[in-house]
This record gives sequence, C-alpha cells and structure tokens, in this order.
Amino acid sequence: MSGDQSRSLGKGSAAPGPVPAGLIRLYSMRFCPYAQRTRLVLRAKGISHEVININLKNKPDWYFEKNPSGLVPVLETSKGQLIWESPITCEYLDEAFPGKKLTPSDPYERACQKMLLEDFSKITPLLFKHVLAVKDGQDTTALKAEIAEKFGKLEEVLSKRNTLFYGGDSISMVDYMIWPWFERLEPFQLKDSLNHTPKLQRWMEAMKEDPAIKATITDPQTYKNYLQLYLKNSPEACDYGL
Ligand SMILES: N[C@@H](CCC(=O)N[C@@H](CS)C(=O)NCC(=O)O)C(=O)O
Repeated sequence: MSGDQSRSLGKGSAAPGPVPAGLIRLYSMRFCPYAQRTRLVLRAKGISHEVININLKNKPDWYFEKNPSGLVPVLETSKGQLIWESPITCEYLDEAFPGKKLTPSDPYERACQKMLLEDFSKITPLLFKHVLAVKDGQDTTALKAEIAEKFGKLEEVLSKRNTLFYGGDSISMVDYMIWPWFERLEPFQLKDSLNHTPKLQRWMEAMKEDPAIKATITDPQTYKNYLQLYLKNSPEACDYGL
C-alpha cells in the first residue's frame, strides 16, 4: 500500500499506523496535480518516503484527521506531524531535508518565484473551467484566448530572464510547482494554447528530461480516461489503470 502507484484507500479502510522512523509519508492521489508537486520534490531531493493514495471520490473517515479539509497532498512525519497545502509541503521538504536546495537562497529570487506562483494560481482555475466547458459542449473560444494570453505572460518572464528554466539554467522549485498543469495540457485539449510561446515549449521539452518529471509523468491517454471517470464522480477514477 505504499507505492506511488498503489491502490487508493477508501471508506471503511483501516487507518495506517505510525510512519516508520527514517521515512516521511505522503497522502496522495495518482492523478492529482497538487500532490504531483510534492512527489516531484520528494524525488528531486531523493527523500526516502512512502505514498498512501486516497480515494477522493470515497474518502476514508480517518483521512479528515490527517487534513480537516480532506484534500491531498498531506505529509506525515514519524513524529506524527502533519503538513498540507502543496506549496507548504514542498517548502517544508526543501527546508527539512539535506541535498539539492530547490529554493533560491537569494531573497529577491525567492520573492520572484513566489510572485510567479501567485500569478500561476490564477491560471489553474481557468484550465479546469476549460475542461468543464469542453465536457458540456460549450464554445471555448474566449476562454482559450484568455488562457493563451496568460501563457503569453509566462513566455515574457522567460524572455526577460533569458534562461531555460524559471529560476535560471537548472530546474528549481517554481518549475516543479507549475509543471503538473503543463503535463496535462493535451488531455485538457489545450496544447494549441502554446502555439505562440516558443520559450515555454522549449521549457516543456527541457522539463521532460528531468528524472523526477520522468518518474511522475502520466501519459495523456491514461489521464484522459481518468478524467472522464472523475468527472462522472466514479469511485473507480482514482484507481484507473491499476
Ligand atoms: N490548495 C490545495 C489544493 C489541493 C487539491 O485541490 N487537491 C484535490 C485533488 S487534485 C483534492 O484533494 N480534492 C478532493 C476534494 O475536493 O474533496 C493544495 O495546493 O494542496
């Protein structure tokens, strides 16, 4: 029950015991972009961890003791400490564990990454709105134009910095924070929103070479099939393909 690709625990399941010493536990869901942020940081830093997937369409009662909001991701330490909200889980991992630091040490660079993340958090609802609009057979022309305009702003950031990644010439925290939604553009039917952003396209290609990304990527067709089940509120959605 402790791999990235393990079946999810649902209502009626037994609550897992304490986290073994020397490990950190992630409560996750295989297709969740927020939990993927945490999975990316765990992998990038080589942190020993276990994963417990939660059936978000049929949540176990005990899960609300881990996070009162019932959302994933949540980290649990061997001391029983609980940490939720994806950017906070990632910052915690970067601070609490040795190895490659993903967050820049320069305060201004750190502020830039946080500002970018704040701007990006206004894009994610638009992407999901597009998924729902497509499902409902609505005309998405205006929404697509709005999304393309926002991606244009992200392109400008790369142009101004003149670097391959958002924090410089190697991957840093903000790249991992925004990646999961770019990975999903094809199943969201939004791939063409990047037609006029060559630097973002180049960033995506470079991101795909990263070992942490390679280890957590889901192929578009699998994600599409999951999404169909998720939108139907199917309790099978979270375990699609297992
Ligand atoms: N702001 C949260 C969002 C997490 C989130 O929305 N997770 C979704 C799965 S992708 C979830 O747990 N959904 C369950 C629900 O809505 O009840 C974060 O950044 O961690």
